Amino acid sequence: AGAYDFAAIQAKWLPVWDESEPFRAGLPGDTRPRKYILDMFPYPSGDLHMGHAEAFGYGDTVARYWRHQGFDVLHPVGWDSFGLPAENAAIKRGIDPRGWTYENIEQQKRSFRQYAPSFDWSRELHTSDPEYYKWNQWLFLKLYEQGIAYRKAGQVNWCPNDQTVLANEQVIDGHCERCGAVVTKKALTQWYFRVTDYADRLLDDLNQLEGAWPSKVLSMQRNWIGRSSGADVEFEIEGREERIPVFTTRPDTLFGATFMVVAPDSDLAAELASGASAEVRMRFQDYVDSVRAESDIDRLATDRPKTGVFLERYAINPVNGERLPIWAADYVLADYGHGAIMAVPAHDQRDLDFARAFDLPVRVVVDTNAPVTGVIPVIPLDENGDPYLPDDLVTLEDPASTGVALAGEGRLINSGPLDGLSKSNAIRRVIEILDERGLGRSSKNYRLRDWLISRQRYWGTPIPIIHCPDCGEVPVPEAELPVRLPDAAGLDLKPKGASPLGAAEDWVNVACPKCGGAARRDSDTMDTFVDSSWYYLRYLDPNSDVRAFDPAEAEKWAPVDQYVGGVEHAILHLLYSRFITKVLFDLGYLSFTEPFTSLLNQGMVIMDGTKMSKSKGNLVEFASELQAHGADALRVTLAFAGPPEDDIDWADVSPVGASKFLARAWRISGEVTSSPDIEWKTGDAALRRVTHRLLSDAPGLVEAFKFNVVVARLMELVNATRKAIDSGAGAGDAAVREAAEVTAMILDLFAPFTAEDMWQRLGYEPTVALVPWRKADPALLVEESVTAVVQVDGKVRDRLEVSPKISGEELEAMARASAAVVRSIGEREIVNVIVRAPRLVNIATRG
Ligand code: ANZ
Ligand code: ZN
Repeated sequence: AGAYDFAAIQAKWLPVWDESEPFRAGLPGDTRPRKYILDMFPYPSGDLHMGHAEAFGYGDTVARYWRHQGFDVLHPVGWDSFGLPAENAAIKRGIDPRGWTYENIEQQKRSFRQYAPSFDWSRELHTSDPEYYKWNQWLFLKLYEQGIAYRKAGQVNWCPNDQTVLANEQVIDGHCERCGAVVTKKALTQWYFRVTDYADRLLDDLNQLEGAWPSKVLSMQRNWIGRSSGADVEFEIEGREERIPVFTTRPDTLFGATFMVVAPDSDLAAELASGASAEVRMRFQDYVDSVRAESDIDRLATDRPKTGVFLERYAINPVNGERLPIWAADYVLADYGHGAIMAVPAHDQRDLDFARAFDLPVRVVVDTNAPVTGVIPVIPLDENGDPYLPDDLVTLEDPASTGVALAGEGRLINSGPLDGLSKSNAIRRVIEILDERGLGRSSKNYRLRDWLISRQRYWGTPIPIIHCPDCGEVPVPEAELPVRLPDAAGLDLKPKGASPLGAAEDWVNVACPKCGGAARRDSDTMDTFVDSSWYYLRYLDPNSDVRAFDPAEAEKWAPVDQYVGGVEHAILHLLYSRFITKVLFDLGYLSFTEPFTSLLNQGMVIMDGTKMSKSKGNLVEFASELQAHGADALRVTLAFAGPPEDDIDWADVSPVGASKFLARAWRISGEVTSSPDIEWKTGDAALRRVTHRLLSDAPGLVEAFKFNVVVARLMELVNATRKAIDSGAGAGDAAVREAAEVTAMILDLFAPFTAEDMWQRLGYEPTVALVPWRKADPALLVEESVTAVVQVDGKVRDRLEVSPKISGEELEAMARASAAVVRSIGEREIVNVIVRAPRLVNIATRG
């Protein structure tokens, strides 16, 4: 038998599994119910790292668990293999991004094989294969037909380092998500997907995921969509034909508006400024130039000094006719709401800061000291029928002098017809008033912007559009897909603000599909989030060259039952997948609207309390850990480290300890002397109880992602088995065999190689991964019982088997219900009952 040798065990079983392919899903004739378990696919930027080991370890535990529960489990893998890192690496080394990418994929595949997640390898995909990206192009054309993909000119986020546009989502605190450079703005015509049309559904459908997705992710999605409700209020502008709408969440404060602010970088500001004096026009122009260099985050920050230019124009407040000076100031953004606001300095901090900086009036219109809940006092009316407000109601500090805006709830004052109303009633009332006069209406606004998908880079999916001088935008006919990427050889991939594809003359110059005239291909490529927005569907029918995915297969497998991946994808990737899923639903390809039924975010693997990195010198390399401890010990270590959502500090864990545990379990399988057909029932009852309690508890624990508890319970079982062998029942006892078999079956969730080897040593054929979950014997789950004696007038009348934890009340009730007791009491009256749980009940009678 020898010693436990993980390397030998791995080398022994890998070829066996390669041969038998036990994890192929959806084979013809398979009638098992189905589960779809998916890990976020890796980006091939090098070898796998510890984060992959963790996430794929957890995902595999879930996949293996459902297989033991009798499900046909689909657990595929592929590569998210387009994108900037490959292109940047290629530029740095003067090589082809394709070669770099596919070499890394091969490396990651080799590591995956050693790590042995139970993948169905027949479904492997790479998004950079034309067989895949052809369907990105198909998807684009579907969206184009629907008007969901469209082109528009606008100010876009621009990374001056990567020389490419970035989606809002890729700008983190004003910096490029990829390279950290400060993001600037640039005017470009770009392709967008109309995700804002889906804002309400993307928000409302999150309710379906409550409890099944981490609440943190749900709130990140909600904040990203950022729906706010309020009103559009229209203001007349002196000397201008059309009124200007503003969006406000506080229309109740309309009587407190004392000035108006427009975004300096908006068309409106430019128009208003054009009528001003020469001096103001110049100041305004300088101001716009400085504002364009600022990030939105900075502009919205509350703690910056306020700057702005008075445009020498006035708006008219629609409810009281007051003249409001119009300013341009950077704290108002051009692309939110209408790019203009009514400023209410008494109740909005930024407006107050601005008013104090430029000496503008401040008027309190909400008494934030007035009661807003509980019994609301009836407001007496004065002789004009207006609410009469006692002086003592207004005990407010003046924001103009304190510098603190009164943002809280309260009751309206100084607001004519709104006086005395609570905030929500005042909002309702003022909207009614505005509505009647056609000067406003209730409205909603979203932080979400349309998804900018054009990238001026090489290593991505070409956009399947041809620009013809006569016909305009012409979609590439579906039969001509894929539009293949031209060879990188001979192209200068260095970022220069225009796509490198534009210089591939043979590729870019084509005949217009409509008129046959000379035309040019769109030379941008798609954001790689397009690739990952629907890849979960491609796995269902990965080799089809006639369709992106098979709706019938989607009906069978999708949505994904369990999705596993990092919280860094909490916003972008998940939002886009949810969006595309809804679009495909609307097009009739899918019958569901949410792609991922349940989501698990694993924590990070850190070292000594900090993130690992090469530069810090605290990097734990997956490859060397795998080499040193083997796949099983690594996986057990990650599972045992704590709840999967928590970060794992590699300094606190012990792969050596995990190895010792595996060796202990494995040795037992070699010591069992009984044969597989032995009767379980004859075995040692104490050990059997430990085994069956684990069989009974593990499903709930796994389904709640308490993998660490399952591992701890397996350790307990292995210890109990050891004790039974050494100092109790002996290696030939049926309970020892039973415990060893159950250990192997459950260990398969975490240590598939060791489990398979144990299974063989116990006398079975592979593969333990397909063994149905053993049913726990309910008789072995009840706790040990004690005997309670029931006396009637001092004579023992019954003995009851009860739990040692039974309550006095319960025991008394059982005693009174006993047939023997009832018979012996007969017609007599009970005068006293003494209960000493769990051992004794004494009933005294009379008559
Ligand atoms: C008057 C007012 C009074 C406001 C008050 C707030 C408090 P959210 O919740 O983020 O949607 N706003 C509107 N458009 C803006 C823009 N383009 N740039 C900067 N700020 C803008 O915020 C909506 C509020 O933000 C609006 O309600 C408006 O200020 C401001 F006591 O209007 B409010
Ligand atoms: Zn044409």
